[in-house]
Amino acid sequence: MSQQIYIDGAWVSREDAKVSIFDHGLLYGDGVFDSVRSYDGRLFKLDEHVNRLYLSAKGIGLDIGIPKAKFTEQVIESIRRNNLRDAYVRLVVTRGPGDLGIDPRKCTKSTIIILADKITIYPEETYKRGLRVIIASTRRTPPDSLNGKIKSLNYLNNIIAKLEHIHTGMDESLMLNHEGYLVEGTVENIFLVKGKKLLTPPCHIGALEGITRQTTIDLAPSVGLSAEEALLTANDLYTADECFLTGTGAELVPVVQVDGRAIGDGKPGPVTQKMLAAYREYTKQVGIPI
Ligand code: PXG
Repeated sequence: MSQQIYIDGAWVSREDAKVSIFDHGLLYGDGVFDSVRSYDGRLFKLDEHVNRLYLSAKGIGLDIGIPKAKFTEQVIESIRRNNLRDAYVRLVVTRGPGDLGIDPRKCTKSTIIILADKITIYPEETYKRGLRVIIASTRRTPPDSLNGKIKSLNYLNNIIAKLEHIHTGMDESLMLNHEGYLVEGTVENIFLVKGKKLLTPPCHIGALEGITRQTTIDLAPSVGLSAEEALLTANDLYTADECFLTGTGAELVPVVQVDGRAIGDGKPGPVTQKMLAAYREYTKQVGIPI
């Protein structure tokens, strides 16, 4: 059977999964999204992802139109219908169809899409080798323009930063905010390691409140590490013992080089490896069975 996708209350096949060209998600990027992952038939941090989606929607004054519990049920259903065990589920809510003006009042009904697919992850080789990154010249959107906590359908800021690392042949771009503080990668949060301490930028400077980020902070003490938020500069990164990025798809991925400088000894470090192992162990233990 072909892939089954939820659109506005109906399950349709991939070929029939279409939205209106008048949808403001397409015309203006007016909408929000989230991505949740399942590990061997268990949805990891499902409530956290659905909660974040609803908070993102609230942040842009968008009424999703169905209760959270109903949405959550449909996410679980998306994995069942597609017979997936290790899945990546994209949750999208747009302002819905309107007319050719930005006025959201013209959009009377949101569009809801739930798309479950197989997960594509970095090859294990990437975790052994680590990423080579640049600090992009494109700055992260200031939170007083578009708050980084809102996971909106506007990813152009991140995409423009991504073009920079693609152009230079590197693996990823890190972004600074307007004051020059390190914020995050294009689709991941960032951690620096100094001794037995994990340091990560506070979200109020422009970063997404990443669920993998929070899980990392929560798990750190169990492996003898402390984790705290700190304002970090490019120089803190250059002189860190280790660095890693966190995200639902990436989990914890080591960064070994930035702007041509080796971080630590230029190899994935022991703290990152210990933290990644703890994270992977944790993903096996928790989660809502499908
Ligand atoms: N920062 C940003 C800007 C993100 O978009 C994260 C951090 C990590 O958050 P989580 O909750 O996943 O730990 C994200 C993650 C993808 C993809 O294909 C992921 C994201 C956005 C777009 C694509 O994996 N968000």
